[in-house]
Amino acid sequence: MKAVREMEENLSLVDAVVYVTDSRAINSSSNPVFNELVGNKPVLYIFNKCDLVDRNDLNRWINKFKSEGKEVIPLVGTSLKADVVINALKKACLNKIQKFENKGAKISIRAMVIGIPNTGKSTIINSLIGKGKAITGNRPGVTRSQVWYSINGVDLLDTPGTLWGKFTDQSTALHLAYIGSIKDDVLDKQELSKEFIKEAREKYPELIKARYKLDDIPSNMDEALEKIAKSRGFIVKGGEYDLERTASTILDDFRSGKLGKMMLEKA
Ligand SMILES: Nc1nc2c(ncn2[C@@H]2O[C@H](COP(=O)(O)OP(=O)(O)OP(=O)(O)O)[C@@H](O)[C@H]2O)c(=O)[nH]1
Ligand SMILES: [Mg+2]
Repeated sequence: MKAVREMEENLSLVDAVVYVTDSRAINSSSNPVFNELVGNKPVLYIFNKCDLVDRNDLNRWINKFKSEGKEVIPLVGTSLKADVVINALKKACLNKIQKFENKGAKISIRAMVIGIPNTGKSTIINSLIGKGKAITGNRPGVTRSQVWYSINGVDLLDTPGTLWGKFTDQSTALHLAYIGSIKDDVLDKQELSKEFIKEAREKYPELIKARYKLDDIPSNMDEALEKIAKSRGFIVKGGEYDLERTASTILDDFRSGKLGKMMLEKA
């Protein structure tokens, strides 16, 4: 895969890696290929979109990573304090910085920002540099090629989000689809939204009921989808339910956080 090959080539140029995951699905948004590629470089893990999950749930993940000796920062990529990330990177590369300072030289450290599509890599870089230079968007595959950005003694390399070839289980694939890391045009939205409601019915029934004004969520997913369509008034000519629109709405509501704070994978 081209993106992975490019990443491999540039890894030799960088001092550290910023590994951006989605707080709603930390397991599924951790690409096993990255773990191998990264090797011995210092890694700064970012739990991004932390505004979309409950803080107590996230704290368990933070503690888990910390207990494994990993450096981790929870972030809201759209609004963040740049120095938190920059200082953490400088700390991770302190040895190198000091080595050069001892010789009277000042260096920029270099870090590569990696992650699966749509986790917020370019958004974080924009917040760090303080202007909207990198193109962002709530769909996968927005960044097409690697680009360097400089901020306060740190050079950051934005990379296109990459997914590995095969998913180990279906729930990983589904979670990646829900969080918008898999292109929607290869997915059956109605099927996907039914799978989503099935999972959310178990984990966050109150949020679903509140958003769609339901007394209960039918255990039959076809019925559940129709009930939501009815409640939202999504009806097409002839009185049929507009299930495609209903499905899109449900997925958009989850992706944008309108459904409330939902963590799909708990630590
Ligand atoms: N709610 C929320 N949305 C975020 C956050 N960070 C980024 N986003 C949104 O997530 C979407 C994806 O952001 P990008 O920065 O384009 O993601 P990317 O990782 O660069 O994606 P690719 O370039 O496709 O790999 C955008 O709509 C951002 O506004 C966050 O912390 N919270
Ligand atoms: Mg991007």
